[in-house]
Amino acid sequence: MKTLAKTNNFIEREEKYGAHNYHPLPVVLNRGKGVFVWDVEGKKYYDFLSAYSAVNQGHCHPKIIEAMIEQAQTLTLTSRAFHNDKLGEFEQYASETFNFDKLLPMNTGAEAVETAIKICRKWGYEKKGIPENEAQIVVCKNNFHGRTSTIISFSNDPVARKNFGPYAQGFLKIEYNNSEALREVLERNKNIAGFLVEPIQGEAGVYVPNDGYLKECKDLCEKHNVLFIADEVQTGIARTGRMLAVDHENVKPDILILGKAISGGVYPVSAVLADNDIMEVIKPGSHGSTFGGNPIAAAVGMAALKVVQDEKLAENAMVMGGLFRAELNKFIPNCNLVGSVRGKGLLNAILINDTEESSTAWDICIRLMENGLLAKPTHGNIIRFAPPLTITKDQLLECVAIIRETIKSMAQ
Ligand code: IF1
Repeated sequence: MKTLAKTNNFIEREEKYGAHNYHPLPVVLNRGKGVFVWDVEGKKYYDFLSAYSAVNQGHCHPKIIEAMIEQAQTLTLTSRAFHNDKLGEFEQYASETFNFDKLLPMNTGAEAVETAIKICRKWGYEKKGIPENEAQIVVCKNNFHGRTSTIISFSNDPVARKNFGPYAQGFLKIEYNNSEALREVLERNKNIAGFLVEPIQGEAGVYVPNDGYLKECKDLCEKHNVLFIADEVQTGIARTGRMLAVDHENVKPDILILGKAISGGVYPVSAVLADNDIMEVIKPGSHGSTFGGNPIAAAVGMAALKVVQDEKLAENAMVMGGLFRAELNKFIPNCNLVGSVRGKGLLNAILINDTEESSTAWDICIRLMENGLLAKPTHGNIIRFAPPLTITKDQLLECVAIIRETIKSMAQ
């Protein structure tokens, strides 16, 4: 695909000086506002990825940016060697928002997942009485929880895992969306400390489990004294039409992992929440992070959460997501290129009728880009659609038209 000179210069420089750990669409963005982003050629796009659901509040939300600028001009980082006047306020606000006793602040989603794994194991030894170094954590096949050496140790994505060994131990893998598989593994193993699960498997291709799956798993965890750990880094913060994806089943996790949109995509903020009987296993010196809980993160986190509530973004995601799937289902049955649309709230994906190895999904995303909408395939033949949750009905219908006309033009 031919790219324009200015765009090409930016891409070539990245190609020359940057590690090749991504294969981005051939577009160079230089501005974002709400549901829109612009490239260096001045072309405007609808952003249907939202930086992998980190920009739920829309690009450069004025209230979040204002909080960041205000704090950045005042106090940016103290480390946790000293207190600061923003952290406690954020911890209280977020803990009360999600109904937990305490919050442990980190920076990236993977760091929060690692933190949850450490808390779970420590609880297993000190509260459940699992023999030291024998703790197991159950995970699901086709999971995505981040890119650290421990986390990719329990991934089954060969590209994310190959040649990064030796791999961490202490993880048992079961089928996703199969509570029977969880029951069996819990009955067979006595040293299980936790069950780590995405309420919807994002990277795997927006796999929405059957209604009741999360509740069945939580009940099994309770029965076997195992911690239910929900990774809501991608599904949380109103993305699926509720504040948390587990809220659809009224399930309260024992450990909640948040990231991405907890900061509105403005600053790296992540968090692990739990009640006192679990969080108290963490003592001074047993975990930490230079930037974890810094004043900017705290100020931005509070502003970002407040925007979600003030602007009723979960409600909007629920309504707009339902409209999106309904509108796509009006033409998908008559289109040989697309198999189906699936998702919850404004986390959706379409399944392309072609092999994982084919370039069809990529080709569709290139054509969507030419038509003013940015989206990217997850695995091979699945295209994820996740716009900012501030999208209006008119904007959504315009995007449905872009998607419909683009796919129809390629199906012929
Ligand atoms: C990439 C997608 C992937 C996540 C869940 C933890 C993390 C993520 C459920 C780690 C991160 C990002 C990472 C990015 C692509 C994107 C992603 F599903 F969101 F699209 F890969 F699966 N738990 N997801 O989704 O958070 O450390 O990145 O802050 O690595 O390519 P992080």
